[in-house]
Amino acid sequence: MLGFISLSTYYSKLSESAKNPKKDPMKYPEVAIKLPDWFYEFLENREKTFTSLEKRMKFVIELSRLNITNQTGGPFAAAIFEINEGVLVSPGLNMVTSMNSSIMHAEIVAIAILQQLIGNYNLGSDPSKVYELVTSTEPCAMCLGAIPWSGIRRVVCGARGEDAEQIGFDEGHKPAKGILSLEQQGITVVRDVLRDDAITVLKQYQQSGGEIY
Ligand code: AZG
Ligand code: ZN
Repeated sequence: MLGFISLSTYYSKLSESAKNPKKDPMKYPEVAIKLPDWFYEFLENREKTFTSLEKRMKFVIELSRLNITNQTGGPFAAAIFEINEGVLVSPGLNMVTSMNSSIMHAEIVAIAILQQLIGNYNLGSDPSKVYELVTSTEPCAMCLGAIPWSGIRRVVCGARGEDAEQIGFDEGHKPAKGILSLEQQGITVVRDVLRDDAITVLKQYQQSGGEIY
């Protein structure tokens, strides 16, 4: 992995391999998203259908808490549900620190997993399947940018962006209307669902001395 060798060593290996690719194939690292083992243990024997927004959010906030206690990332989780029945279709965890990747926000992870699962980059491609993203904290500027291209139809948020900023997280430069800008792109926004519970996890992370970025 690149993290353990210097860039010049890496490039010299790369050019050696280019001279003789069959003997010693050397490539740039592949980037794969793998959810941690604890997540699968947590999911086992659990109901996968969540009939209310509060139940969906409670599940997501629990994931954000477990992400801290298992030290697999920051205090953020998300999940995509089929909007009517509430079937869980794709989970997301913040894995910025564990993957050494600034883009591994919970919302991005959930979107990327579902796109692979259905084999389509557009989650809105099948009108009979409408997807909702539930996130423990309002999407940051990067995720706000990514959501309209994903085909997600509704976004449900726990804590507000300012709650994450309050404990030091950089949520980026958002459009003037913030999360509500999604409404102009035809995406329904629901805010403040179990906000206090989501804030409790943010504070728990801060008090545990977790890395803030
Ligand atoms: C973050 N904000 C949200 N909503 N989700 C994440 O995964 C984040 N990481 N840093 N800020
Ligand atoms: Zn984000």
